[in-house]
Amino acid sequence: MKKGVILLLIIANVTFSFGQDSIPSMEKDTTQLDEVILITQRKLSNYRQEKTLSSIDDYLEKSNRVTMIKRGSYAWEPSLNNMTSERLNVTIDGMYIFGACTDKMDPVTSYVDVSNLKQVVISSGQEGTENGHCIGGAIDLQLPESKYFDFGLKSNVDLGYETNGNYRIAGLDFEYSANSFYASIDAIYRKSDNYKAGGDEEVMYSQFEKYNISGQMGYRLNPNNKLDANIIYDRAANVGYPALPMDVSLAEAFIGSVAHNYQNDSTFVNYWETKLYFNSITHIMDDSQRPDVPIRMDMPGWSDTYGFYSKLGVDKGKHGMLFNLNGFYNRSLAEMTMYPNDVNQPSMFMYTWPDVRTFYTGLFAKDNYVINDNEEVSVSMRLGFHNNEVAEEEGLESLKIFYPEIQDSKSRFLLGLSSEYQIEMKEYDFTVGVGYGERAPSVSEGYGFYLFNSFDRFDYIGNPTLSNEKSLEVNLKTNYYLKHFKVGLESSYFHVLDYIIGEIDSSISPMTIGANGVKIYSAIDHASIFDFYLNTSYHFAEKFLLNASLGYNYGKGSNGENLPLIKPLSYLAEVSYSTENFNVAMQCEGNGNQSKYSSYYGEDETPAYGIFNLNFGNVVYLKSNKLVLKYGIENILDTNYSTFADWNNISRQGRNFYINMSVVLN
Ligand SMILES: [Cu+2]
Repeated sequence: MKKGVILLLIIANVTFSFGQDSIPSMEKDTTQLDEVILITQRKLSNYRQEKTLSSIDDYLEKSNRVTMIKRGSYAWEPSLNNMTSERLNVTIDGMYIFGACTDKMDPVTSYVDVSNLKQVVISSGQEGTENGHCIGGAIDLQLPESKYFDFGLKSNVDLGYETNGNYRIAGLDFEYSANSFYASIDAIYRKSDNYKAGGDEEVMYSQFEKYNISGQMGYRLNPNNKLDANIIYDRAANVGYPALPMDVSLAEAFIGSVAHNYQNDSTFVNYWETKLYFNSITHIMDDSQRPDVPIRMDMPGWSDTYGFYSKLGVDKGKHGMLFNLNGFYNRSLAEMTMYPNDVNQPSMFMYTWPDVRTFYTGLFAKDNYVINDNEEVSVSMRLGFHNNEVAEEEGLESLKIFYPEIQDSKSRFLLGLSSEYQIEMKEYDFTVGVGYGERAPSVSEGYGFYLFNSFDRFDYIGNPTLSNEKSLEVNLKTNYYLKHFKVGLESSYFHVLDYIIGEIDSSISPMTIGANGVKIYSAIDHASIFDFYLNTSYHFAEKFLLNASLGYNYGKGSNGENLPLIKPLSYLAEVSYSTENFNVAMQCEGNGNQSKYSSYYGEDETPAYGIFNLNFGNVVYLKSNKLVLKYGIENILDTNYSTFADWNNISRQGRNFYINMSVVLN
């Protein structure tokens, strides 16, 4: 392990102790701007993590740069640096996986649960190209590694209850560890009724039910070679989306992988991991629960992905190198059938994603050079080949109405470059980075056919002739430490060329009844996105900690219009008291008025809000067993509010009492 390589933990200013059931990551940390969110299930977490059994979505929302876009109480869509899924690279332990919904009801993050993961690594901008191309950054949801500690059988029981929505959580898992064999199996179940917004206002169609089962098996051939197999089955049913005109009757994922891992500190190659994987998603959208709709619709979607990666680490003198060769093949298909209320009218069928096959393969290389004990510099590059093919003839013919010239296949090359410099001293640290990146249009942007967007109420048509979107970025991050006081700044600026966004085409009529018109995905010359965060913390009277952060974001297109979904001024303040077996924290968080909203892209102005939360945690030991208890109140004042990230201004949860309990049985 190189020295000077640090993980900038979100809890950077809090000493973190690894529990006995976890081990420090054995993989090399190769990036420095990453933010690592540890999934602290069954541990007493300190900073901004009020519930041990919260969803992945809740965990992600603790990051400064991440905002969750909400269409209901389930399956929130992550946005990083004010950019959403098509500009991000969201992977599960380096594996590609794509949602099967044309309306973004099923982000990748909705197909895993806290019980599946060890940690989430959030990389900003071109720092996130290890697994693929992106503009805004990457979110990698990392699975735990097999443990060869010979501890025998261990089990855990998790139970949770929340008053708002009558939300129930139950989980159970077993782990078995021998010297050269490891196996684990876990299951978690969540069910919630409609939640209530502030003022006891029931939010209709906000219920959900989901369960997730996962299994892992590891075998150690010898001290240097290990084999691993991992499967996750996730199934959500009866999921309401109050902000959308439709709900989901089924969202199902099967995720599987096998991997070989080689590790040896005394050879030229220190680390070599190769993984083969497969995942399959089924998404069934329907409006059968809604009392009156202008027309009944069925909209199923499927997404299957096959892929591999082979990752190699080399340490040579002051150089630390990482190579990652990867590839995937994805098949995305979505249909829409409309049943007119007049039974004499024929039903109408079309392909909203015309069986689009995406093939990608690329190579990532990074060199990290240690200048001296305090300074490091790194360069990285990703070069890839990307191809889209439309396999459904009928879908291709439909697109040819708008683009007569197109072929069924389109190939492109993609490039990502980044470099950064880091200095770490006793009283301060400073990192500056620059990057250039490209991305291909998403399946919806390239090939979507009459996709209704309930936000601006336009039907969207994809554009197979779009060029790559390109981004130039600079970012910096610095922290100053003064005794018990810390102040940090982080900021990035993205100059995005050929920025892809829907533009109105008044010559085409919409398909959806009541839509405002049709938008075609096109590119504006450029867009600027800027974010800035100020983080401070102050440790006083030994066990007290005060945290505060302030964020500012900005986004504008070359057409002079504000970009949509740009976060307004935001703040968070927290005071906490912690001892080894108890903690309590009071939080205040809010946003300023959304003055720079984008009426051009269908937004309205969201007023300022602020809410208060209070949470407690206890750890109790009974012989060799451990009980972790978290409980508290969210939105204490029962404020009725929505944020800029709430689709169609859907109100968030009002007051909520919760309790999470985990028992670790040894
Ligand atoms: Cu959907």
